[in-house]
Amino acid sequence: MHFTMKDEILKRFLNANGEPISGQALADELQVSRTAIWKHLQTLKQEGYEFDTVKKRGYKLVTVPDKVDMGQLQQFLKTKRYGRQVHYFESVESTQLVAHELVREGGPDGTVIIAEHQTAGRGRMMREWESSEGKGIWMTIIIRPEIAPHQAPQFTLVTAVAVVNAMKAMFKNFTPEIKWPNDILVNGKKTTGILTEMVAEADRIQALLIGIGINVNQQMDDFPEPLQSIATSIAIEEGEPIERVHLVANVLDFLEHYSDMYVKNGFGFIKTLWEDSSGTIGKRVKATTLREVVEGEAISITENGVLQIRQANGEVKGIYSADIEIL
Ligand code: BTX
Repeated sequence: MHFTMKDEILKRFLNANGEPISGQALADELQVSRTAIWKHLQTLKQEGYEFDTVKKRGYKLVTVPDKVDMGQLQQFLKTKRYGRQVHYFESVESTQLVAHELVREGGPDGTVIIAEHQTAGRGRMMREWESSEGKGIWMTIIIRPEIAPHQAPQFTLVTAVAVVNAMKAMFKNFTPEIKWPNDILVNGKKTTGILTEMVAEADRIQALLIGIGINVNQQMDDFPEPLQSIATSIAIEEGEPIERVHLVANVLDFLEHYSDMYVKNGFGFIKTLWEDSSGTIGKRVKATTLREVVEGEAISITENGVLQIRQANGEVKGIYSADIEIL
């Protein structure tokens, strides 16, 4: 979906800060008929926007629905590429599946797929990801960086650093921490999961599909019972409801910035930023891999994002993929 006439109209109302805009002035400026303007306003009304008619002065935007739609998103974005093409859905199985289709069709770098609700949202290793309607940010970003396939795991860490710093820039009542490799926790509970998938040839990445799920406006009883002890939302931690579209824009801003810096300058500074926000380094952890359980102190991550654990006997083990429990 590209920026449409309807989005242009919405942009003007959002910029007007509640002041009325005349239909004729809009029609003149956008070079369409007044009937066309009226039709777009009807569509916006169906989407939940409400307008008052102000005599002789035009229409005034009085209610904005809590949707993460393209028109609003463009208001907040500072990016060049990320989020400049958005595919928005009320409901999909998984934004990752849509992203795979779009990659096959040649969707450009920075394409975003975002849904109010996922019926089969997924985590790593095909686990379920609970994606309740209208309460979270469920999105996938297609990126096409010039990097080799073995660098792909570093992008998961680039993403974690982008999300955590977007949160730190916006919220003051809590401190988010990254749990290796890619969960973002607040007070030990999960607010965000990141899933990186790759479409590649032997020596070249075609695309990375970065799935980000952020719990935003849930209250505790919105989560299914088994998640209540391990999940939380930003609204719960911040103490007030959050405008999701604002957070989406911030995450995309940070992600574009850090991705570009990573491709240009390498992993070094991302590693430092990751360690700055890590809730894992320096802690005693238990890592359960497919083959073994490793317990000890998490001492660092390597250039490849591998977690280094020092065991009681002094031996340091590198963990590539595991579930981590902080002891
Ligand atoms: P993960 O495998 O690290 O985490 C999955 C686990 O997290 C589940 O087994 C469950 O215990 C727990 N969980 C499930 N839903 C939630 C939730 N809403 N909040 C907190 N904990 C939960 C993490 O995988 C990667 C998740 C990526 C989700 C995004 S959403 C947009 C995109 N589309 C899609 O289908 N997945 C990604």
